[in-house]
Amino acid sequence: QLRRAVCPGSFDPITNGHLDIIARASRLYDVVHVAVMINQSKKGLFEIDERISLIHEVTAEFGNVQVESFHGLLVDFCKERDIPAIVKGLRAVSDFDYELQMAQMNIGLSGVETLFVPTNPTYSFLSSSLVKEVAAWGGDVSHLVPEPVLAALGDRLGKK
Ligand code: COD
Repeated sequence: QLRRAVCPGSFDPITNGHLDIIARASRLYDVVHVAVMINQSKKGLFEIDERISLIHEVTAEFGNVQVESFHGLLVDFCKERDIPAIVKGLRAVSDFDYELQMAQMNIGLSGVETLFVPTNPTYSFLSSSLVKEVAAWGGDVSHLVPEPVLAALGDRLGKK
């Protein structure tokens, strides 16, 4: 049986921080599912389909990553696909409180385990929202996101 894990998030857009966690998970598991959360109440900069195709493009080289959207509970996504583990990156102590709450909720709901991977220190300050803010004001984010994301940000923010 294939060993599966999920890396969930909003990925609006995917950053080098996300990519580092997905790459590391892809070395530990046979199949890594990247689950893009659909949040009806929060419209992002990129449509769900755009986020998925960017993730697809930048994770293709790993060879064992599947990208899908989901809405509802993450544990239901896991149950439907026989995924026993959630892999999350931990950036700093500030992430810990909320991540611990979710991990404990998720194991209580369904027995799905959460594993935390320490963020590469190069990316410990990095988030999708900061990338969008800096890029919107013309700051250089080329060292923080993969090339296709940089191009997409340029297109999207240039058009506005
Ligand atoms: N370095 C390393 N890892 C990072 C970095 C970075 N710089 N930035 C983000 N990450 C990792 C973290 O593990 C983070 O959790 C994940 O990537 C996703 O980050 P975002 O910002 O794209 O996504 P979030 O935080 O909006 O995603 C939240 C979830 C979708 C995971 C969560 O809300 C969820 O599971 N929702 C589904 C509904 C549900 O089940 N709710 C009950 C939870 S108990």
